[in-house]
Amino acid sequence: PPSDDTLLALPKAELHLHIEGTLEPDLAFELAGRNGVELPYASVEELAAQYDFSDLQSFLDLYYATMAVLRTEDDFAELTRRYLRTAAAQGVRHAELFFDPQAHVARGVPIEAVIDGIGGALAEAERDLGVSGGLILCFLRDQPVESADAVLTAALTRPERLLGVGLDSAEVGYPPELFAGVFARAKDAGLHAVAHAGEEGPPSYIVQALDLLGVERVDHGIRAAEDPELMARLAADGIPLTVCPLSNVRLRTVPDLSAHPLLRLDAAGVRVTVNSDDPAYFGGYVGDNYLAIRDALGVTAEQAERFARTSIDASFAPTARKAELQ
Ligand code: ES4
Ligand code: ZN
Repeated sequence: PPSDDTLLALPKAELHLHIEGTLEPDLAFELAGRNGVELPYASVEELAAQYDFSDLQSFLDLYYATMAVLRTEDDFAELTRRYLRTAAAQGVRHAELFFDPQAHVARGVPIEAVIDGIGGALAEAERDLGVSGGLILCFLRDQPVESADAVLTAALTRPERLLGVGLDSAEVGYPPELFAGVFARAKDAGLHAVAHAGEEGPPSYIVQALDLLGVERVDHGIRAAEDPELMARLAADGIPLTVCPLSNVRLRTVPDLSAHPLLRLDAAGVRVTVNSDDPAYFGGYVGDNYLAIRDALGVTAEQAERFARTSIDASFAPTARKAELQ
């Protein structure tokens, strides 16, 4: 089997990473103190002890509550700096960061502080760490579409590091079709499109994301493994999946890692990438996900190299940058 060092050193792109999901308990308490925000937990240990989830919603409740400590441009910059440093140490050379502006604007944080904070740290990382990247604005699918429309309009005033739009938060009951209009407007503005689909939701949500949102990649997408016809379509059309193995275990989307459909999708010819989702909450960064699938699924060096190569290829990096990274 490939060594830890081999897996960590593979040049990778991280394509499924919620920057708010990189908020570690120690930074959460530091920012809470600095900003005068009260967390409902007495200590770092007590907060960390809450990280035992029964499903996606139980995680989202804690995720939205804890991000209340993020208030200023510098908070977002510090969060992003710490993530990029850790990711670079695990082989990440390009990172496309999801962010949830509706969750911040609703708390009175200006979207400019969010975008400039994350964007500033990305610019620094490009210079200091050799990590390139950009932002993917995610719409909260459990909020009204009017709210998604409003943040898109606001974000388009700062288009510099904005690569695309995505769709996240509670999935079941909020099908992609609800967001066809706002995705069409984003694409008309020249943005790429991705969406979470088939994490907890049925394979039909993956089909909707492709047909009605025109997504170029599917985030998670693991429930495609239940539908041979859909796997064949994803393979034929070269649609990459951004798979997050440790996330799926922690949110009980799969019973345990040894039952994860990653290799079945790969064997069906689907383009698979490996990512960390919300690493502060799910027990590891992207390299840790590679080590875990080696240990639980017997992923070989050849398979791991293919996943890493696919991640760079499936990224929205400029062609010249991709060539440099392969
Ligand atoms: C998320 Cl794991 C996951 N699924 C859907 N939405 C999310 N937002 C942050 N993490
Ligand atoms: Zn996600």
